[in-house]
Amino acid sequence: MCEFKTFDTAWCPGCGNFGILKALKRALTELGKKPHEVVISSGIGQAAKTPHYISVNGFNGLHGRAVPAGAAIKIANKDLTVIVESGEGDTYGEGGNHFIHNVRRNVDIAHFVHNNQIYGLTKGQASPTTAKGQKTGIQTMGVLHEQFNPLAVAITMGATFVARSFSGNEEHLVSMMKAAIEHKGYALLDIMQPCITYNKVNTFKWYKDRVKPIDESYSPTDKFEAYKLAHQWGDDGIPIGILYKKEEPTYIDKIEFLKQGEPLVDRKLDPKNAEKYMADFR
Ligand SMILES: Cc1ncc(C[n+]2csc(CCOP(=O)(O)OP(=O)(O)O)c2C)c(N)n1
Ligand code: SF4
Repeated sequence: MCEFKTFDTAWCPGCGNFGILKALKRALTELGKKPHEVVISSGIGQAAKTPHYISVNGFNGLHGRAVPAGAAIKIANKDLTVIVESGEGDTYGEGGNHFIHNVRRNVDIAHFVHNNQIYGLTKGQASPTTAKGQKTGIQTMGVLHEQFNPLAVAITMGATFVARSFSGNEEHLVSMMKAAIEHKGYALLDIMQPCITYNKVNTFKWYKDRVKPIDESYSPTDKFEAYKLAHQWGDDGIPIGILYKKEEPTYIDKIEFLKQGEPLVDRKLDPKNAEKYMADFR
């Protein structure tokens, strides 16, 4: 039988990435996916190494470019399950523009952001989600700038699925990953993840003491309620779960040529179809 395998990694023992990789393998297995049906697109960073460590198709591109590559893969081959896995630096810093505009386009990809609130691979510089005032090896006087709020930005831009989870709560993380993969449209799942080597503030215990599942009675349909939850942070508790969800046509649904027929990669190319356009240049 064809199964998902995971491999030895170069991550530090105890890194939160292990919980995410394990949950990913479980989520894909429980959804009945096969390795050849899945593609992971990533950029650069510790989180972005994920496709190297699991037996699915993978694309490892430039820093910040995991989303456009993932979107292009989905548009060209609509039958594939496309997942983007990248750090919060890669996603909200270097790739911030792509993040915002993919929300608007609603390309059907699940985006798992490993948010360790630090640049792990390059040894601990502040990332967009490092808290204001937090000291790092580079920001020795403390971070000067406001913390980026990815969930509030996604909700504001009209994202159709916005959720948060924690790498130390496997059951919760698996259920959020499954919901994000099954959602039709762009699904943002921001995952709290300790970097035990470079972030000595947001430790496993720091997250564990603060994350709290959103009340079961909460219905993720009201943008303004979702926006309030997106602003709960730190000692006030960090809500985990689906903050907001709605059904909207995806990028492919909005373009008849893509929606109807076979995936683009399977279509036969016939140069004669271009003749009428070439005539314009004669
Ligand atoms: C355009 C560009 N800028 C900067 C770098 C250097 N760089 C490589 S990884 C990285 C940080 C990665 O941090 P994050 O995305 O949060 O992932 P993590 O390593 O924490 O998982 C940086 C700044 C680069 N490779 N390319
Ligand atoms: S440096 Fe941090 S993010 Fe990178 S592998 Fe080690 S613990 Fe994980």
